[in-house]
Amino acid sequence: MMKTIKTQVAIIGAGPSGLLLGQLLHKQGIQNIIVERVTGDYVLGRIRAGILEQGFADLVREAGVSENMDKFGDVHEGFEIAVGDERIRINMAGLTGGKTVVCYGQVDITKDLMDARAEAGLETLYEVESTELHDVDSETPSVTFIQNGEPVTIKCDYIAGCDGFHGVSRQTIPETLRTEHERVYPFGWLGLLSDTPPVSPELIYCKTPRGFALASMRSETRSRYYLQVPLTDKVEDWSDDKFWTELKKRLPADAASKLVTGPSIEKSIAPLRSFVCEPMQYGNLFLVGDAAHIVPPTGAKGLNLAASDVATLYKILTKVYETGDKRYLQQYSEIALRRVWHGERFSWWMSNMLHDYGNVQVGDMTKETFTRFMESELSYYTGTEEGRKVIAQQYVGLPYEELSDY
Ligand code: FAS
Ligand code: PHB
Repeated sequence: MMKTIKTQVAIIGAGPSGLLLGQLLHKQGIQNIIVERVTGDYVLGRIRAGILEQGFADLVREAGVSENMDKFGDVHEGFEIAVGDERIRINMAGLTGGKTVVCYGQVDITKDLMDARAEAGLETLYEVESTELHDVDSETPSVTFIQNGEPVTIKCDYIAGCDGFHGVSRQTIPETLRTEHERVYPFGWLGLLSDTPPVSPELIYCKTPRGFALASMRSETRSRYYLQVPLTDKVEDWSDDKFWTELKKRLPADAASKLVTGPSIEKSIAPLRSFVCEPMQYGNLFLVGDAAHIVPPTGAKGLNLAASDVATLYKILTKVYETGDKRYLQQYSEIALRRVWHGERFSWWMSNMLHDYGNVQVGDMTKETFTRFMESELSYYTGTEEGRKVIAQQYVGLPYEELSDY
């Protein structure tokens, strides 16, 4: 017997995009249900982003879920770019009229959103299988899936595809209507999480002849480090000792002298890609976050671009249910993509400037020529106040677009 559920908005995926959208819609009295492929614990086991733009932090406050973020998150007014032992500080607050970012882990914000959803008695169906979207280009879209062996149908007005890069939503847009832009980088990031004090109170992005490294953190007692590694490396190739030894060689000398090492809590390798699917909507299906776009983490934009998609879609759906005005629905993709492409370019640009391209031919030039161009680019943008201002404005996040008045 097919179980049928009715709601206004069906959300596919209980990652940060789906949970934040669900919470914001709920605050506007818009019914929603989330279906998720894995368990909540599995979602929380993914150690990913750590930097929240000002806009994201304000959205979390608007969602009423900011108590822990405001209590435990660390406001950062600047970060550093190190070229060898030379450390250049990007004074974000000073260069953007006071804008900052919050250092607060994706796991923490996801947990806060899960707890708020449970407290509000909102439904998240975990461990669903065979999720399929139907009739998304009609006025009666639906979602079917199997839960505990039982077939279930959700009948809804709209579907938000918050199901990440490997989800089902993007594939539901007919291939003939989708344009997918992609660049795969010839290296990956080996990340390590440890209960050791951070080597510096602010993030340090390190450009060295041995490759890129990043010193980040989750708190005053928990650090997050990354090393650029070849795509052929496996995490088992990297013992903790090997990681710490290499990190010390890539940190600027005065930071390396302060490095406290310890056992890894988590260690993983992530490939780097730039990816955008256009359009980000089809009928009454709206793609959000990683379902529509991916960035290399060099600009700390992945999670933050997901948040700006959420902000746009939530405002549009609120207009629909509050005033019946559906005119903005067709603008979602165009509005979201404007900000997505700015984040894509910044992440691509930072990745090109800060990583070592080894012996990889980069487009129509040799690695040496490309490296010279990028060295000049980096020295100009870090060596001038105007250049540092460009980096600062992008890093704190460009403003979210308001719905234009007709
Ligand atoms: P997510 O992928 O987080 O969530 C999608 C959810 O949908 C998942 O829980 C998945 O299980 C579920 N799902 C998938 N298919 C489904 C189906 N058929 N049915 C039901 N549910 C389904 N960003 C940064 O800003 N900084 C970083 O340092 C950073 N590091 C990263 C490291 C790695 C290894 C990865 C993969 C990403 C990283 N990111 C980083 C980007 C990352 O944080 C994403 O931007 C963020 O998770 C996006 O959130 P969602 O759009 O919710 O997608
Ligand atoms: C992190 O802390 O995980 C982090 C911070 C900044 C980045 C990427 C990752 O650009």
